[in-house]
Parts: sequence; structure tokens; C-alpha cells
Amino acid sequence: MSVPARLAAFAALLALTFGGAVLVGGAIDPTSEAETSRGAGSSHGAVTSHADEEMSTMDDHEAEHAHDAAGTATDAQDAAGTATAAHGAAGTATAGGDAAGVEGLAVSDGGYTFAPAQTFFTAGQPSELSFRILGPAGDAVRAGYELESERELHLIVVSRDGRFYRHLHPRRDAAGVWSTGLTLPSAGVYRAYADFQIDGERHVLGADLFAPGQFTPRPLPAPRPTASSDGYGVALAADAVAAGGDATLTFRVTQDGRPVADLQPYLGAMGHLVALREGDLAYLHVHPDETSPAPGAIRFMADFPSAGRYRLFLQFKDAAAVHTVAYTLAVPR
Ligand SMILES: [Cu+2]
Repeated sequence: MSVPARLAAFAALLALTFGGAVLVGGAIDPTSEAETSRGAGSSHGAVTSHADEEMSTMDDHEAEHAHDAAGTATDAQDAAGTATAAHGAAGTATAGGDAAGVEGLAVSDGGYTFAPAQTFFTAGQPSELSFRILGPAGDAVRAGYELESERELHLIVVSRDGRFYRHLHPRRDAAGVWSTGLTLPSAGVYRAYADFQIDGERHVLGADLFAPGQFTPRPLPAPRPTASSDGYGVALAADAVAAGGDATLTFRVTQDGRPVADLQPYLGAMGHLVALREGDLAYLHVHPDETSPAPGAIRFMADFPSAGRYRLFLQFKDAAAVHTVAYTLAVPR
């Protein structure tokens, strides 16, 4: 996208952000949304493609608001000026540290676009999320997905406060439309990640989903090395955890204090781990260690790109059921 087009897209984003906030309600501060967009401009894809997402879901009512906001040309112009500065900074950041291996911050990247059919949901109501993955030519990808952890595509949905987590496997139809049941439990903003691989390259694209209403985010729990779910206790031993280093995360699953020696494979490994960075919910690369270090133990290698806190979601299978435990992990400098 050319620079003028990008600026126009950013201005449109601001217009939509301010306009759309009226619909979302007073719970979400439109000013801070705009700040977030600007700050998250560490890749300009995040800014421009966000606008695309808004466009695709914009109905007539929203369009009206957008038009009103866009009418204040001076504001838009000023905002565009800011966008230029953000773009400059983003260029530097990309050149310096894109190798950090975070993903999921952009709705469109590497030629592929995550295109949800709808991004607004009613809190607590069972709904259907459908989406397409658009390829470099702009049409839905219908073939060529490569199995990754036994599936063509993994869909992760997390609340923006890092408290709610869902790992789903949507079905794909012949037209390349993926769909899955989804219930957003309470009002708020959610991040959906589509994790898939094509031509040997993995893509994790992210889009925001909304459930209008009174949003009461909760802080992340303080870091603790143990978690429990469904009667299982899971202890986390984190070795060599530091910003920019290769950390080893070993989870030991116990039941009544004894190791669960016969964990069942889940998605081709002994467990599945998703690690998200606090602040931007950047999606990290983690790799399961194929060899279990001990009965009931599951090991992953993770590369934490920066100091700070991360939210870890571990899933494992036992007694024919998948169990999920979550951790807050502090990564020192
Ligand atoms: Cu999956």
C-alpha cells in the first residue's frame, strides 16, 4: 500500500474508531482505543489492516458515523501527521526486532488476511463465527493448508484481559469459509487468532471481536508456579527464562499428588501451549519438546521476546478429555 493510501486508511480508522465507539457504548474509551492503534503500529500492517477489518463489518449505521467523523477534515489531517511519525518509528522497530518471533498482532501479513464475517457478538449467547483466509490475490484460500499439530487451522480466542481462553477447530467448506460455534462469555473485547501453515510458512493472524456491554476487565493473577483444573494439579518449572533467551518450560501434571503417567497425545504432542504477552497479546512461538522428560511431564521451548509478563495456556489430554490450565509468568530482563 502506498504511503498516501496508508495515511488515508489510518484517517479512516480514526474516523471509524471514534464513530464506532458510539455504538460500542461508554464502556470503551475511544481515545484510548486510538492511542492503542497508534502504539500498536509496530507493524504498519496492524494499522492499515485494522481499518480493513472495520470496513468489512461496517453497516449503514456505522457508515453514517464514520462520515460525520471524517467531516472534521482538520482532525483527520492532524491524525495523519501523527500516523507518519508512527510509521517512521514502526519502520525502525521492524528492521531492528521483527525476528523476536511475535505474531498475531496483524490481521493481514505475509500476503494473507484474516477476514471474519462478523466481529460483533452478544455476550453469553451461543453464536457462530465464520471467516475466510484471503490469499495474496484477495480471494478465499480453499486449498493448500498444511497440517500443523494435526489440523489445517487452529483458532484461539482470548479476552483482552487474558482471562478467557478458547482453542477451537473450525470446519472449512468448499468455498473456503471456516466456521465454528463460539460463545463470548461476557461483554468485552476479544482477540481471535487464526494459526495456519501454507507453503511451509506458518501464519498467525489476529482480529478483534466485540461483545458490547459493560466491560469489567480483571488484572492478570500474580505469577504462581502451580495451577489446577478438573482435579489436576499442574506445576510449572521455568528454566532459563529471560528476555530474548530460549526458555524451557516443563509442566508436571499430577492427580491426587501423583504424576499422571499415561497422558494421551493431544494434537500430535503431549500438550498444547499458547503464550501471549501482556499488553498487546502478542502470540509467541513455542515448540513442544517431542520427548517427555518424565511421566506426566510436558516440555516446551519458548523464546520470550521481551521482559514483562506473559499469560500461558496449557492444554493436555487425560481420560479422553482435554483440560486447560493458565499461568502468569514474569520474564526478567
Ligand atoms: Cu488447535
